[in-house]
Amino acid sequence: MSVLNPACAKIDEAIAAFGIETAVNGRLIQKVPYGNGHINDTFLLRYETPDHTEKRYILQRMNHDIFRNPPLLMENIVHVTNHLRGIILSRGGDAERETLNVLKTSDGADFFQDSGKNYWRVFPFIERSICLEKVESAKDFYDSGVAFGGFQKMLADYPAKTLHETIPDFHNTPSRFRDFKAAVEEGDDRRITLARREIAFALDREGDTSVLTDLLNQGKLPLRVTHNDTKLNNILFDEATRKALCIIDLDTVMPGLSLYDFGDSIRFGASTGAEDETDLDKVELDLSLFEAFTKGYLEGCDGSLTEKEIEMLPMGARLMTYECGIRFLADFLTGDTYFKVHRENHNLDRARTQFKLVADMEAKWDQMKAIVEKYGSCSV
Ligand code: ADP
Ligand code: GN1
Ligand code: MG
Repeated sequence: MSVLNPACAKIDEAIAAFGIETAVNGRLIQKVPYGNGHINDTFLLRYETPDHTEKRYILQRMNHDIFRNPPLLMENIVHVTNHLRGIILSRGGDAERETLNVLKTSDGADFFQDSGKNYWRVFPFIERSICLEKVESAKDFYDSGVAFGGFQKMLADYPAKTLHETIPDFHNTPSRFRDFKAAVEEGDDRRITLARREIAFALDREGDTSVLTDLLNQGKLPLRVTHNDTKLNNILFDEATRKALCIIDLDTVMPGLSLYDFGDSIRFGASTGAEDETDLDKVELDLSLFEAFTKGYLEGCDGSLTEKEIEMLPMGARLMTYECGIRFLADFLTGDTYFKVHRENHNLDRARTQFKLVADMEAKWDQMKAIVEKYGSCSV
């Protein structure tokens, strides 16, 4: 197997530390890079047991340039998944499939640090599930809305103060805007020239950046425990029932606004094009998908959102899309050090789709508000 990232050179040390061969009395038959995440290095491990059944695991090298304190991050995940496990069991659910479960190392730890100082963790693979990179039907997206709304409800009484902030100011858009402006100052000249129009688009909208943080600071929006990275490929669907099964990628579960979770889902899932589509004619906000998710999310939240939160849902969508756009663009300008890229100008392409979507949301603003009013009127 070729391990692309040199930081993964010690993968075999990590595999040995979890002692899976002994635990399953089996033999490792494959280790391959897996999934389409932009941040961590994810591998699928396949083991064959003596009765020829297969056991699979997800092994991840946590990106410690981005998540500066993996031990505290893992503490969050263990506590949050234990909390979820309790609720799932009390409902008679299957806690092996409806939440992530952290596999311990042979020494009983929740993660392993290799001799190159890289941090690794393992989750049992959630079998008979599918991960969607693009919404295939309004029903799938509606289901994901119910699940993300429900996720937040399950964490409603979780003691938020005990969670570590794994990336400070993660969705603080004014702070993201300052980082973006610094990237414009310090960025590579050739890249700045190439992105002139996108830079102007982003700078023109500075006035929007503080809308949500202002409301939070004024006490008009409640701080909740949120997922903060609610794109569609961070949820697994049950292969048989096609219902949303398990919310994954819990690295950024920390205090945040409901609008962040709603908005990030819309930005990714309600677009008619892929996040890195290069033909911008293919990228717009699909209002029927926006409607499906809004309905599902509000049902999942089950009356727990305030009137102000509901009113701000369209802004959550617009701002999360804008914020993601300036993050992609800043990374492009400063040399692609944050998001994984797979081709030249990849981050610029991604920024362009986000800004195309923002412009389309601005054009469809009244329709977005009308949809939210239609489904929000029956909530608290
Ligand atoms: P990243 O932070 O890099 O996005 P993720 O935790 O989202 O990493 O994992 C990347 C991909 O791996 C997911 O999109 C999903 O396809 C797959 N994946 C992660 N955990 C599991 C699991 N326990 N079972 C099955 N698939 C998983
Ligand atoms: C990253 O980890 P992943 O690929 O699910 C990023 C999100 C962005 C997203 C854009 C920790 O998500 O914030 O919205 O890419 N995660 C982190 O696709 O920065
Ligand atoms: Mg992910």
